[in-house]
Amino acid sequence: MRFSTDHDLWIDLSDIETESVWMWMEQGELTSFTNWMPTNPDNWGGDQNCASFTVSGLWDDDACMKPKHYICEKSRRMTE
Ligand SMILES: [Ca+2]
Ligand SMILES: [Ca+2]
Repeated sequence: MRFSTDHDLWIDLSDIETESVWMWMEQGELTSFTNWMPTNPDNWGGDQNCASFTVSGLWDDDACMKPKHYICEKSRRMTE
């Protein structure tokens, strides 16, 4: 599936608990799949602890207080 956006979007991934240990809110520690932009995550300015899905389709760590749209996970409702 291909997804694109004209805004950077927050995803539920952060290293706010322990620097450089990236955790999904629901699933726990980030495992094999990553999609970071080159040179990221870079913790630029010492205050980038939340991951966003950028317009390029790649992830960037950014300051959590920045207002951005976000993506939520929703259960798929089965109909019969
Ligand atoms: Ca960080
Ligand atoms: Ca960054």
